[in-house]
Amino acid sequence: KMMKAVCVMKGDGTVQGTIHFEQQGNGPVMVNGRITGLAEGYHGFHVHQFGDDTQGCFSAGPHFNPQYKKHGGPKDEDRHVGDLGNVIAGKNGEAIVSIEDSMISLSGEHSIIGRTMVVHEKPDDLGKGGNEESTKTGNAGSRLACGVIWIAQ
Ligand SMILES: [Cu+2]
Ligand SMILES: [Zn+2]
Repeated sequence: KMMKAVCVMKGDGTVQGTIHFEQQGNGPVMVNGRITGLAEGYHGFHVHQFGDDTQGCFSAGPHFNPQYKKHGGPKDEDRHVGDLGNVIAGKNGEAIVSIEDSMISLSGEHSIIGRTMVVHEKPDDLGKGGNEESTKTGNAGSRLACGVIWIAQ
């Protein structure tokens, strides 16, 4: 069966976006959408643990990491489930998101439903930054916009 989810991302500034998720059975999750208002370049893009926005994007907590692994890139063996890498904004500040990922799911232990999608100020170094913070957050800096992921029609 097909499952769908959606997330509306907002922050304190001008960054906003809408992200759609689709999964057929236990197959990979297709992540598609658009984020606007970004500075040109790479921006870390992760699923964070909590669907809590009582203190804005801060209360989303750390990266979703049910397997207690180190931070990495989406293609790495050692990665948080929530590590989706980077989105890339053009000169117009728009990032078109088109990701296929087999670690996140819309059901079961790796379900991202009720958790938070976050886009960051800086590039995610994918755990290759050579310092301790790189293996936790990828040095992606502040949280520009976020939104809770919910089941969609
Ligand atoms: Cu993040
Ligand atoms: Zn991570």
